[in-house]
Amino acid sequence: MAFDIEMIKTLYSNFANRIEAARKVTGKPLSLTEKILYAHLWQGNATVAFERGKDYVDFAPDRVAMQDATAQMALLQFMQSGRTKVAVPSTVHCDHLIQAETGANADLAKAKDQNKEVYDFLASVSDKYGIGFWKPGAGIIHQVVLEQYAFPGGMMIGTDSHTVNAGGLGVVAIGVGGADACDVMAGLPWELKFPKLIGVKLTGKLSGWAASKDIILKVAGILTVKGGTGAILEYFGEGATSLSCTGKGTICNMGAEIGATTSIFGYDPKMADYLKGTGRADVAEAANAIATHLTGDPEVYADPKSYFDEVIEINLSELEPHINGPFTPDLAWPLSKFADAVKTNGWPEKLEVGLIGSCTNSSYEDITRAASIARQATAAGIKAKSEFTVTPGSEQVRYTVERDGYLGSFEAIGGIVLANACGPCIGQWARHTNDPDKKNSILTSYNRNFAKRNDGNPNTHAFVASPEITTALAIAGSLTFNPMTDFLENEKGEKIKFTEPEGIEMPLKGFAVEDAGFQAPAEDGSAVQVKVDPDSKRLQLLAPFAEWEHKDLNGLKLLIKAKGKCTTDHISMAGPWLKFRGHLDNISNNMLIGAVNYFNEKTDSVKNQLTGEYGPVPATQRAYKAAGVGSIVVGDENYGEGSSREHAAMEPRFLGVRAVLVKSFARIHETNLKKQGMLALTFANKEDYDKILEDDTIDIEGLLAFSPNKPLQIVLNHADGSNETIQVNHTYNAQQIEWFKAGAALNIIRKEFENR
Ligand code: MIC
Ligand code: SF4
Repeated sequence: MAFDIEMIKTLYSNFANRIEAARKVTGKPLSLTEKILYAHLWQGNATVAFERGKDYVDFAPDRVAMQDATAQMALLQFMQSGRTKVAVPSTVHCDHLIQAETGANADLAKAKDQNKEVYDFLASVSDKYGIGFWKPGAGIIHQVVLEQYAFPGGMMIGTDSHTVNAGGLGVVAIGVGGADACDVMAGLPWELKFPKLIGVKLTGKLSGWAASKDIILKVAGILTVKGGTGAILEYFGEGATSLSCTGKGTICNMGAEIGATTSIFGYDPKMADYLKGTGRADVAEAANAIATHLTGDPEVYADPKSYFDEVIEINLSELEPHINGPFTPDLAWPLSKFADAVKTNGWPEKLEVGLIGSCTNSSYEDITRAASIARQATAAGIKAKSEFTVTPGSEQVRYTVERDGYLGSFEAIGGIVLANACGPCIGQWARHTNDPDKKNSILTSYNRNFAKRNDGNPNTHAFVASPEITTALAIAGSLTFNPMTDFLENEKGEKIKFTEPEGIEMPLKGFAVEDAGFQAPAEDGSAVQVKVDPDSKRLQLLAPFAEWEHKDLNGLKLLIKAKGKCTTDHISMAGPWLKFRGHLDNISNNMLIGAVNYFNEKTDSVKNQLTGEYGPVPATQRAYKAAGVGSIVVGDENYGEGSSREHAAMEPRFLGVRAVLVKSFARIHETNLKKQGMLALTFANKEDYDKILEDDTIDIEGLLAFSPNKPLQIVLNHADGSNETIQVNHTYNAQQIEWFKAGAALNIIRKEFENR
């Protein structure tokens, strides 16, 4: 199935040499992360040692994966590159556009109808350019990648922040914007700042209610949503090898929530089992032959402090289940403290909905463990008090767990099985409620829980936990229920206490599937037509952005000074807006509508400096654009955290914002801004954020001498006639400065092609 064992073998045959070369230049034993990175250098063997957190390095990833919501923009860009076929194996996965409403079959049928234009576009572009196409219903990108494509020692990029999930199978898998994917598909190197390395040593062994999910929930509490920025987390130790491969995937998946570039585990027998179980015994065999290269050197793990930039140690034998939230994934509560936290903070105690599954937690093991709890309830004659939904990660998992009777166990307690898709996780959820603003609580086994994410309601308190904890609490219908200590009562008045969940890592009868939902591309796609209706509301061909005008940017208006958390969901909301992901003009109408205006504490209400009136952010920016006035967006810490969606960078670019100035950026978003020809700047002095006033007109100076490591100046012209100059930093290297000058990275690729 478009799976190239020969490519893997070729890569593996070069591994030893490449790692030896890296050891020579670094003069040190190597972590697994370094081995894989050095083995994927763009021009072959290492000739210099790279400085972590500093040097930009060109890599040659083995593979690209795109999900439907981001693939549209990635492929619209690729179509402009002038190439006839993708240069590396690539796939598209239709998972984000299916809305959860009544259940799998009906929801899927409706999605196919409503999104027909987009699915047809993606299918035909894939066919034309040699890209594997996973149809709607086939599953969630990261689960499908883990089952089909991930292999130990590989390097892949994907247009989704949870691409990192594949680290569970030993891949350096990194989430990127579509423009990055476009480069790699066009046969160009992929650039990344050589990451810092955080070692996570796992000792002991999980038991009872504690699951892999709890490891990452705990790590998120330690590192916070910013703590992984610029770093790769490498897990090792006896605790690491004791975890199932899919459990490792869960941990790596949620590394996105701490801003980590990616996370990884070394190759071990659990990975070999998973490869064999998913029909890839040949990959396991090839990996076994070079197993020592597919894990860190023993010296590194014996003395991690000397090799990693930071080391965290967690004893799995002592780990408690965790519940994180609300509103941020790093607010970590050990289960024993959670009920008190709910009461003290006045969070709604009633649990309205429990949702399990998603790309984070829908493995066979997850489903069987959660089902073991559901079965206990059924045996005691208890149904779930909360609404309860299950989203399988792939058709292969769904088919297998249905065959083995597990889906039935959820239905028996009143659960609904949703389509193999993102659904409520990305706000594709027609939630059954008569009050859309109601203060309420939900608990998911997903990964993100930013305000409004799941159902658009700012008052929904979303918490994140393992599937088994989510199931237990959904049965109890209460957030304050602790399944380890508390009792439930059935209709006969009998008191019931759950016994510990039990699961099976891999199906005893093996995985099975009737139609996995894959469509291979045409051998020669030159005759395939890609149609985009010029009147379409959902797809729009891209026009190139204008180049820089070779002068400083003067007279910019402050569009918004965003206060506090400003994730990509605040900048370009998903949910109802997902349908416009292929139409830049239409989706731009959601630009920054979720960001809080510092000056009036409101969302989607900013002052139009030309009229003095307050209005929605997109309309205000369109007014500036119409008047030919540039603008600037100011933000707080970790601006752009969360998703890889480049719409959060393309919308401001398209509407005429020239710069984004913040205290700090999330990695993917910063790169996305650079790629689209924007200025991504940070305050040299974070307190200068306070100097930005609502009526400021702003000049950016120093652009004629724009060069790496050289700060720029910003002049704040206040309304009272005074002005002050502040210094701002940037991380542009020479190449990235060229992107800015050209108006976007894609303009350079296009020109190179035209000049050929
Ligand atoms: C998400 O989990 O936020 C998404 C939706 O999968 C995004 C991608 C997108 O916005 O399309 C991500 O994580 O990158
Ligand atoms: Fe889909 Fe949610 Fe996973 Fe993103 S995090 S890929 S929306 S299931």
